[in-house]
Amino acid sequence: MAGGVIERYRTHLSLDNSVRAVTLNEGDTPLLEAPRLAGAIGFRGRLLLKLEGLNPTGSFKDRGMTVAVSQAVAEGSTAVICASTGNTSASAAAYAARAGLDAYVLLPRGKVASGKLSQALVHGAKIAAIEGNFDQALALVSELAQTHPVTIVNSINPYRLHGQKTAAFEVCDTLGAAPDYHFLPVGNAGNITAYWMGYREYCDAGVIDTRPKMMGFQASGAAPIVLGYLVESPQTVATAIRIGNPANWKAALAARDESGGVIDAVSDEEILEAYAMLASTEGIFAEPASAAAVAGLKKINAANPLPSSSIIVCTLTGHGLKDPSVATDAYPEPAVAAADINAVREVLQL
Ligand code: AN7
Repeated sequence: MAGGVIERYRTHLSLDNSVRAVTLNEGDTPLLEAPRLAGAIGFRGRLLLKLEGLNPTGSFKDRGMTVAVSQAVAEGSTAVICASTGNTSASAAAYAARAGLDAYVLLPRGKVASGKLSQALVHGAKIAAIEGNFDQALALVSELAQTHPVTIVNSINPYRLHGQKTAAFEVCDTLGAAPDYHFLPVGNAGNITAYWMGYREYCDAGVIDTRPKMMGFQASGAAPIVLGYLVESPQTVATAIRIGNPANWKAALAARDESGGVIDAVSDEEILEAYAMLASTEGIFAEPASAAAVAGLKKINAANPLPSSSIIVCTLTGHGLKDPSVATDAYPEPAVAAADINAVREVLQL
């Protein structure tokens, strides 16, 4: 279907009718059956992957950004600002360019994947590489926005969450029902909050009869919600979720508790195993943070096998090409062969 999430779900988005959509035709992403991955994990039910890496800038952030930037333009704003582990800044920079706004982004220096940084650069964002982590950058953004005429487009902006909840609508519209479980990674905890809002609203509107259990996963080196306290120096290979003080912490706990779900942690080793498993069993290249959700499913199912009657949706939040060095670092360099058929045969053992 043409158009983006505002065109498709406008009546659910708390936007005034006069707000014009700034869109790159985000959303309407595939919900892909994943039987081979389910088999590899040992889950006997139906597993579907929501491929959010196929959004225009390669992550789920575009759903929220179209709504936040459209509203910012309608309010007469001329600039947006965000702190980011990478994907928010890529999306903000792209949608700001589309709208003719300035974009200011604060990034944790040296901890943003190359694909994401390249996006902020090419879309013309003004970038500050902060000698600190995401949490420090977000605190600075909040401070700057008090004294400068800039609109914050982090998920503390409520329009972001309204946009992101459209992914839950799409899942239900495609399945004709809610899934039994929804697995996703958790960083700043905006997405789990937004999905839960979407499922709640669809249930209240009578579109679906049941709501899924929300199953969120943090990286074990950056797991404040699981630990119950702020993590000052979060560390993980999944740089997207390298966050120690999530802005939507309380709302994520509410999503967990109201849905009867779980927020748990997975190690970097488990994340990288799931990352490789997704790529080799289904042909899906997702970034490490996204693989945390798959690692979480494997962990939960191993501890206590989920019923074979269950329908599980797992959101893959960002594309693997965002962070190619994780892959190139994990595998040996390709063997070199002379441009000669025998040399090639030998290298390929063909
Ligand atoms: C691929 O870009 O926080 O729990 O600044 O990029 O809603 O924060 C990214 C987060 C999961 C976590 N997967 O989502 C940012 C940023 C990917 C992400 C998350 C992010 P939230």
